[in-house]
Amino acid sequence: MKLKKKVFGLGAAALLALGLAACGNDDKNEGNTGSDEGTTGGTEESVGKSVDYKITGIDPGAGIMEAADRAIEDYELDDWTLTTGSGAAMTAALKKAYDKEEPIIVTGWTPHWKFAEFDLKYLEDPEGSFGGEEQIRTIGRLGLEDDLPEAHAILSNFNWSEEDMGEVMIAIQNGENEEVAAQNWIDANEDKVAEWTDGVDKVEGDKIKLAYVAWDSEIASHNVMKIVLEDMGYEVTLTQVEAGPLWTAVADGSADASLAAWLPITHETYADKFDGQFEELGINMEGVKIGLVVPTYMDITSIEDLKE
Ligand code: PBE
Repeated sequence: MKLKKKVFGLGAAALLALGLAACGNDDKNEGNTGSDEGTTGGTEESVGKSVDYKITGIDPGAGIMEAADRAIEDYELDDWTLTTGSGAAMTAALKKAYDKEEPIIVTGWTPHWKFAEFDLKYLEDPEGSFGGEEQIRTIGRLGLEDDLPEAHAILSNFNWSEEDMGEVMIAIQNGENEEVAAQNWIDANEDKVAEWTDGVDKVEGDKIKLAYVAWDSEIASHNVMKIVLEDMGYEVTLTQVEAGPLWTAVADGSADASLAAWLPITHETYADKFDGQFEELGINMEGVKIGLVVPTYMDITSIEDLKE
């Protein structure tokens, strides 16, 4: 597939100016050196070249990183590298590129505030490297139901929508303290919280430990659940870890539960590895998604376009 001519890094006005300057020329020359870019011909810059053949990733343990590696294989993107960092570093790089209207390709997921902040699109994934529709599920350690039955019930009942999570995430992104953002959401959504705690008795200071990864989506959910459990009498510890240690902690019982299991694909490797060593407590969100994400000003639509 041929990429359309695109001058990255220039705003619409600059593009127009370039177009006018080039007026009268009958070819595609846009005023650069005119060097031939290999097989793409002419002066078209391949999308790979425009981003240094780099996909901006996040923390290495994230399931989306495994999926992105799979995509590099599936689409034979031999020259490409997937950089590692963190969710925060990825959004910082995205913002930097976006502000200058420069090309960038990131590992992205929904729900995430970046879609509210920037005009972004998922690249189509005809090979299915990133799976299809995902769910976020709640997982608990074995024995949780016997030891902390009230928490087990609440965690099993927990489910909310992309919009709900979005409200918390965007508030945090806008500078609100995480706990305050979670508390504000709870105050505005008492009916939803009441459904999670319906018929559950309060406890008196029982301890519970939730493990999460510092992904914006999970920061939001765990801060909400922390307050919900505290309001029911629990003493809650939130432990922030990487994805691998999170699954290990639930499997070996050093964490009681996590709301951060993205399945069936994203965390499949972890779920398989620890099969039988954790309990699935239920789906806490439907219709979530992972993939490669680019600003809409980039003139590509599919991961296949990266092969050019
Ligand atoms: N994420 C957000 C995680 C799950 C939640 C998509 C970055 C991951 O890839 O493992």
